Parts: sequence; structure tokens; C-alpha cells
Amino acid sequence: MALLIACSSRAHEFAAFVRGFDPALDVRVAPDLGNVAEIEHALVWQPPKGLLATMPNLRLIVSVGAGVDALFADPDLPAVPMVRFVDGDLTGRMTEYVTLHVLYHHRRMSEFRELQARKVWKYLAEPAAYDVRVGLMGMGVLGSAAARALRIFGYRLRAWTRSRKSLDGVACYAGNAELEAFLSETDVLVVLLPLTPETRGILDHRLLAKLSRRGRDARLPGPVLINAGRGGLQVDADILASLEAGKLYAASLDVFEAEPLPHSSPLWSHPRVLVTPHNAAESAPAAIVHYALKQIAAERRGQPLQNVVDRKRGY
Ligand code: NDP
Ligand code: OXD
Repeated sequence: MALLIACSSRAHEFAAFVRGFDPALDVRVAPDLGNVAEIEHALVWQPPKGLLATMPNLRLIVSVGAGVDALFADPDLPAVPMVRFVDGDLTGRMTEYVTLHVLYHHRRMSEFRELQARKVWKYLAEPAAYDVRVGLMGMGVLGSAAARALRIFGYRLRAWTRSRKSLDGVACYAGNAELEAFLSETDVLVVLLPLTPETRGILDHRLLAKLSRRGRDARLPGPVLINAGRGGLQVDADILASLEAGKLYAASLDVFEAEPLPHSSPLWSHPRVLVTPHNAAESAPAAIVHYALKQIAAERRGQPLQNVVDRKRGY
């Protein structure tokens, strides 16, 4: 009985925590697999394609990420249960990220930064929070926590999901048929969707053009995009073009089509774009390992697993 750790980063850090928590557990760190027939559980982040299929007795895959798109990218992904990482600290960090960036753009901070650089003392009109419509694309574990935090400030909240949701103080829209109505009533778009075949490239010029601008009544200078879901959801070039055309006022991007974001990308230096290196909600290795060992223990005892990935939905 062995646990494989196949992670593109922090693998040895995870292994050290496993050994600390459970010294008796046989831990293998890819690419040092040993006898693959002994591997029953795997803790993974972006594992090499085809690797997991070489383990004939694999019984459970634990994803270090909340998002599992990298696993589904493996055409040979074994048909064993998969659980994704869901954790209070991760959720808290994402809530901080979303709140920080909604407030930043609502309070026109990028313009104040520009004014400060030029030593210009200038008043900019800022709408009341109750007049700013924040729309969440995706209101699962992370989106619903963000909505609860944003509600405290009095923002007018709406959310778009696959199946219909219900949350106090949030106008809920579901499915493709209601996407346009959702977008037309959104000033600040917060994206916390998983990357699936249905959502890939969804943040393109057509979608961005549908965001509310409220014409002469607009309180913000234009719509804002905040994407902390996955880079594959967005078309970087369309975001830039929308900013240039004034269809977008500003953007906060934690994720990109290519990561790390290439030096050549104009997003790096755009005055209304905030770039962060896919760390909106970095998770603590000890918490990840603790969670993985709990799931492995449940699997061994035949008890229910938590946060099981639905293969049909792809998240
Ligand atoms: P959940 O699975 O809990 O929530 C996903 C939400 O997206 C659900 O509300 C779901 O709808 C909705 N959704 C999925 N597909 C569609 C679709 N086709 N149309 C409309 N809505 C859809 O995921 P989490 O909240 O835990 O995480 C969301 C994503 O955040 C992850 O998949 C990951 O990519 C990203 N992430 C990024 C991090 C970072 O550091 N930048 C850190 C952690 C996660 P429904 O409720 O109907 O199922
Ligand atoms: C995740 C991430 O999916 O960090 O957890 O992106």
C-alpha cells in the first residue's frame, strides 16, 4: 500500500508533511515510482499525462487543486474516484482576493495610482456600493463565500450557474438561456468557474460586449472583469481589445491562457490591469496533506468521500 505524490510543484514538501503525519505510510514521489502495483492512492497537481494509468491498483486520486481541469486533460485518466481540495483557508483567501479587487475597482484605485504618480490632487466620483452590480459567474464553494462577503458592503449581487441556486440577497440566473440577462445587469464580473469543455474561452469579446454599461447613467467608468477561475476561460487578446475599445474599464487577472504570463504580453503593463501569478488562493501544504490523509483513511474504511469530482460535469 503506497501513496504516490505526483505534483509539478511542492512535491517534496508534501512528502515531508505526509512522513510527519504518518511515518508508517509508504510514500513515493514521482518520478521515483518503485513497484507501481503497490500504489493505491495518489496526491496530484498537473501530473504527467498517462502516468496515473500505469498504476493497476490505484483506488483514489486526491487533487491538490480545487480545479481539476489538468486531470481531465489526461486522455488516460483512470476511472477511479477523484476528490478535489476544498478547505476553509483556501476559501478565505479567495474571498479576500475577490473582495479586495471588487473594492479596488469600485473605488477607482488604478486611476488614483495614476494621479498619485503625477502628483495630481483630483476628486473622482465613486458610486455607492448599493449602486454597483457585482455578478458572479460560478457560485459554488468559492463563489458563494465571496457573495456572502460582498453582501456586507451592500453591493447588488447576482450570480450565474449551471443549475439554479438560491442565496439570500443574490439574484440567481442559470444556464445559457439566462446568461445574457445576467451580463446585462452586471457592472463588475467576478469569474469563479471551473474550466470545462463548456466554459473554455467563454470570456471572449462577445461576452465582454454584453456587460452592462448603463449609458449616461453609468456610475463606474465601464465594466470590470475579475477572473480567478482559470486562464483557459478567457481570451487574453479579447480582454486587451475590450480595454482599448473602452468596452472594459479595468481587469484583475490571476489566471492566464499561458502561465507564467509571457513577458511579451501587453497585459503586464496595461494601466487598468492588475496581474497576479495564479495565487488568489494558494493553499498551505500541511492543510492539503491533512485533507488527503483524511480522504485516504475514509477510502480505506469504505466511508463516504468528500468533494468527489463529477466526471460527467467535469468539475
Ligand atoms: P465549485 O465546483 O464549487 O463551483 C463551480 C461553480 O461554477 C458552480 O456554481 C457551477 O454551477 C458553476 N459552473 C460550472 N460549469 C458551469 C457552466 N457550464 N455554466 C454555468 N455555471 C457553471 O468550484 P469552486 O468554487 O471550489 O472553484 C471554482 C474554480 O476556481 C475552480 O474550478 C478553479 O478553477 C478555480 N480556483 C482558482 C484558484 C486560484 O488560486 N486562482 C484557487 C482555487 C480554485 P453549479 O452550482 O450549478 O454546479
Ligand atoms: C486550485 C488552484 O485549483 O490553486 O486550487 O488553482
